[in-house]
Amino acid sequence: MTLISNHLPTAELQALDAAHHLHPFTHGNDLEKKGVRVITRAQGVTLTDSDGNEMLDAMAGLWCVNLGYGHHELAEAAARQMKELPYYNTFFQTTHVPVIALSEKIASLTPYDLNHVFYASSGSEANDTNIRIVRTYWDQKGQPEKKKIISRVNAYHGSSMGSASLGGMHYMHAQGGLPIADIHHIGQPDWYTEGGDMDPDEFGLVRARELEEAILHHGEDKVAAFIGEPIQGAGGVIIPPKTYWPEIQRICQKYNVLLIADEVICGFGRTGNWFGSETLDIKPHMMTIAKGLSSGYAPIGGSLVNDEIASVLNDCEFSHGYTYSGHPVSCAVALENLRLLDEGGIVENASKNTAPYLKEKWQTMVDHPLVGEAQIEGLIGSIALTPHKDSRAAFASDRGTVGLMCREHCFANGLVMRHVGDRMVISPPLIITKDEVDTLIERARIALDKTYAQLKSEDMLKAAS
Ligand code: PXG
Repeated sequence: MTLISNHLPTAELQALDAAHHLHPFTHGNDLEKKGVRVITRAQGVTLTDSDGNEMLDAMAGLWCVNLGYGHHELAEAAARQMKELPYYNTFFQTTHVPVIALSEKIASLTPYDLNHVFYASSGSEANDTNIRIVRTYWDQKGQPEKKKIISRVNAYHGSSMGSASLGGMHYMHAQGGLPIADIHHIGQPDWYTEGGDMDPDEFGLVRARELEEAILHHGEDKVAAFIGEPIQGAGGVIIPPKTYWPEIQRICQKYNVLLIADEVICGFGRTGNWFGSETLDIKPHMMTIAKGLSSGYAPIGGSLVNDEIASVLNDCEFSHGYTYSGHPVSCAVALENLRLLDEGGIVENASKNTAPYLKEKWQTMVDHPLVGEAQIEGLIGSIALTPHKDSRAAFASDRGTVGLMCREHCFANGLVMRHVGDRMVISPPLIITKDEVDTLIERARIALDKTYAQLKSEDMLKAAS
């Protein structure tokens, strides 16, 4: 059989999936035993699986479906573009209308003078591009030795060799001999887990000053750039203390280090502004974009650079590019997505109406006996699960055991909420309504109650020593 229909019975789909499909970030044998969940349809914020179960998708897919599901305007934009010009490249002195229109639209939305886009098909590719851009930039400026990039422990910047090296996930580095050369990591601004007795503002400064120490250690003439997510997403939605980013900014400026804001999750309305850099008061020289750029309807990512970097790059032939850099169909879809987010008032409404409502409800979660803190900015938030609220203690069980348990209770109760270790995270579509926010909170509370009851009955409410 070559055509796989959604209408095959679930068990058959699961067997075929297990036989032929290798999943990202998944233990294949465990999944085969359990049986993969098959998603067949989606509309608004609701997913439907192959057995007809409905779930509220509080993760917007993988932090990307900002527009929500079921916008036929994007399907029509793709179909129109496929009929007119399904593919042409942007190499060798050619271009096409969708890539021109999208670049202008992005430049109109970005803050400061971030006016130039180099396209990729994903955030990972865009971050690989960033490594090459910053090294080429300093090379062009007569400083070829200035090529080290500083990132952070528990950062996520993608899965390719370069972007996983920028990331600070040790278990990813362990598979494949990463990081690649000249990438270094400093501590993350996670006050809840690592701040000890310091107050958050003091801790924010301490962690930011690790960047200064790293620059002094390696030498100003060797450090090309610093990269960070305004709010760490895959690391657990870590919202840094308010002292952190201004200090990072000061240090980058002082030592002539390019500042790259990885906006793959924070961009396109997620934090209440168009970009996380605006919410967190960062003035980056470069940004990585993907995900919300097309709301996940088509694969596209990009590296945004400011006027000065663009003019330096334009002084040479930058030997870099992908077959699908500026793919016309992805550009047409992204353009329609941005039109709806912008002219349709979706970002504005999420920021003015939904985000304050969600924040108020989300913060009530700290009343729950399992919740040590509840953080939220715009429509991205997290709660930390703990056996002991006052000390912010971790559980005695392996990290992630309780988070996974809670996630399973969410699924069983019609809610997709992801866990990162023992933190639960949300990032719902921006079109979520206040009624749907109520449903999200109600279901999350039920999942927390069930997790609490299970921990009690299995005698797992114990803190790590
Ligand atoms: N930067 C950031 C900040 C990301 O969150 C990437 C780059 C890479 O983008 P691509 O398009 O190559 O995946 C990401 C991706 C998770 C999860 O489980 C997070 C991401 C991807 C897959 C899973 O939280 N973020």
